Amino acid sequence: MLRYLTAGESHGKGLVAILEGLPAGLKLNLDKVNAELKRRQEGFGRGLRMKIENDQAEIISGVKNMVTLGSPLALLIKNKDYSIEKMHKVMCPRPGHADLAGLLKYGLFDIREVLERASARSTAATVGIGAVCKIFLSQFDIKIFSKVVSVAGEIDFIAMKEKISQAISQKDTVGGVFEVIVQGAPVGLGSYVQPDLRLDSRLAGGIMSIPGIKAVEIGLGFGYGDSFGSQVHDQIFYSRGKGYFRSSNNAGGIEGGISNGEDIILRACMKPICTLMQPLASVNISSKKAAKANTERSDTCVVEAAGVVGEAVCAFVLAQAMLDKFGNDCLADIKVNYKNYLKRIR
Ligand code: EPS
Repeated sequence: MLRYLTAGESHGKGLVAILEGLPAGLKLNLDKVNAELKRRQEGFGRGLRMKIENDQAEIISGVKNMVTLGSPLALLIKNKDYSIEKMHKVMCPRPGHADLAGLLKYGLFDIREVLERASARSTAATVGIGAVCKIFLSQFDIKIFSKVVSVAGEIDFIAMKEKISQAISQKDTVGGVFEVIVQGAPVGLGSYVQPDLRLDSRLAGGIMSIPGIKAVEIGLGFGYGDSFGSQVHDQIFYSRGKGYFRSSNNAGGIEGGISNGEDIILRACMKPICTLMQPLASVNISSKKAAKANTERSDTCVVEAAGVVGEAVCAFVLAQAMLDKFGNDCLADIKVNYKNYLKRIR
């Protein structure tokens, strides 16, 4: 089964990701991986760290001449800002981040030791993994995109930028909503037979694993709660040319935990970044006296970047579901299985 782990602190030597379960015979393209890493660093409102780092991945195992071997693939992304041992102690937790809960959980005495791993820096490794999974999915014409739906409640691009500029001038932050769209996924990925095999639960779990995400919905999502069934369930039709098709896609491409052949559509809400340059009330964990929360270099808005990370986690889940269904070992065998499956269901 396809699985991955990441490691690395925000200001440590670098980030490492291991992707196990990729089939042998997949030709990788490092330029495509690095292009995804660059996308993650972009977006109006990104912080100064993005001017320091130029994230590039090295693939240090699992390939020969950039073709996968079926063995674990390891990625390394070095940090230019490797300064963990020199950074100041953090004693006042930021409301909204892992600071206080992490300190108490791990019995630490310096919040720096929490935030280093809790930082959204870890998503660079996630995007590296997702980029490799996208290359695998492209073998089956499955493509994944994202777009910013809203920022601080604004849906117009100019209004979004104005809200971000307002946050910058007010030393505040903003969040928003992004949408991930998967095109080309076949019917039949995931299953209703067990909760953890449902494609929707795996995708939702992946999206919720991104730092800062506070809500996720599939298709019409919360809109289902306002409607009659007759208004929202996607009616089914059939023609010799198209096979089965639907007149709408409120289900967001998933029914009963299984992909139904329509575009898979998810939306997620990224909360405003927790590090505020006008800090909120907090407590000094040593003196227990009232204090202002820690401030340090950070972002104002990361909704666009979060969408790129959303694409990556969806790419991993879809690659995992494709391998579950069509085999894991050898790309050539998987392609034969996929072709036979499409012929049967057509
Ligand atoms: C980030 C790297 C971090 C933060 C930010 C995102 O780098 P640094 O702490 O050195 O500035 O800028 O992390 C957060 C906003 C957060 O809340 O964790 C990155 O690489 O995306």
